[in-house]
Amino acid sequence: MLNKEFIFIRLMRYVWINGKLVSEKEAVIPILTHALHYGTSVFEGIRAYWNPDLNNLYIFRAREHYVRFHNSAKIMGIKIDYGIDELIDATVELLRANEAREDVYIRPIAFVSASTVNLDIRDLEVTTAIITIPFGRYLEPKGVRAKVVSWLRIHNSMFPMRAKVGGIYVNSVLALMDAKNSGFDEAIMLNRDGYVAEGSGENIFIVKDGALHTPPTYDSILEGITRATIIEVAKDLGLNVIERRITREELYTADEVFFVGTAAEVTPVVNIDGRVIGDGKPGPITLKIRNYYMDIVHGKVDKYRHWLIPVY
Ligand code: PY5
Repeated sequence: MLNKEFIFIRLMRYVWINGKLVSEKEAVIPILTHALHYGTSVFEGIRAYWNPDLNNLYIFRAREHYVRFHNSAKIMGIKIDYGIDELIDATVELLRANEAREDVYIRPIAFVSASTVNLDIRDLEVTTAIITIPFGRYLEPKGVRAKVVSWLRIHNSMFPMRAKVGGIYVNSVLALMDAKNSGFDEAIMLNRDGYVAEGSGENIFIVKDGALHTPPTYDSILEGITRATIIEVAKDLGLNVIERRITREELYTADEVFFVGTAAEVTPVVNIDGRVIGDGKPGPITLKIRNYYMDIVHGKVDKYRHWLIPVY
C-alpha cells in the first residue's frame, strides 16, 4: 500500500516559522503546547508539481488554500498574523531556500502554541508555520477498495466541517483505521442523516449515466479545493456535475466512483464494501478526469495556468 511510504517522510532543510526560516531540526515544540492536547490548529495541504519541460516548480491553487486557511482560523477563533499574499510569498521563499526540484507537499499550520491547560484561547499565542515535504502518490492511482465505516462524519451542527481544524481529524483517523483493520484501503463516511459525506481525507464523486454527482457542502464535508476544481473543469470534458445528497446504495450501483483531494488527486474507487464498482477497473470517465487534472496541475492547460504559481 502506497500510504506506507509516508510513515518515513523526510522534511526539507528549512521550515518557515513566524516569518523566519528555521532549520528543520530546530523546529520542535514544547510538551504542553495547547494544540497538542486539544487539537487547536488549522492547517492546509497544498501541492507543488515539478515540471521538467519548463524546468520549474508550480504551486497549485495556493491562493484558494490560503483563503480557506484564513477562513478556518476565523471560524476557530485563531488569529493568523500573516495575510494571504504574505503566506504565498513565504511559501515561494521556503521552496527556493529548500532548492525544491521535485513534487512537494506543502503543509501550512497555525496552532495555539501557548503552554497552558486553559480552554479559553482568546489571548493565547499562535504560531504559524509552513513545512515542505517531498511527496509522491498518496493513494494507489490504479484504484482503491473502500469501506463504508460505522463511524459517522462529525455533523455540521456539532462542528463546522468546512473548517480544516486539527482536532477534527481524529474522526478521520478512526474511520481509516476501521477500514484498514477490515482489509480495505480507505474509508467512506456517512453523515448523521445517513447520506454519503466523504473519505477520511478526500471528497467523493460518483459517475451515473455519464454525469458526475457529489455530496453538497451542507452534508458535513470539507469544501475541497480539488472538488471545486473538478466541478469547474468538468464542463470542458462535456460532463454535467450535480451537487446532491447521495445514498449508500447509490455508491454500489454507480458506474464509477472516485476520490479527489490534494493528496489523493483523482483516485479511482474500484470496490466498496466488497461490491465491484463498474467492471472493477478504473472507469473511462474517471481516467479522463484524472488525466485532465494531472495536465492542469502540470501547467499543460493554458486556460488554467493562472492557478499555478511558479517558484523560480
Ligand atoms: N476531505 C477531507 C476530510 C480532507 O482532509 C481533504 C484534504 C479533502 C476532503 C480534499 O480537500 P482538498 O481538495 O482541498 O485537498 N486532505 C488533505 C490533503 O492534503 C490530507 C489529509 C491527510 O489532501
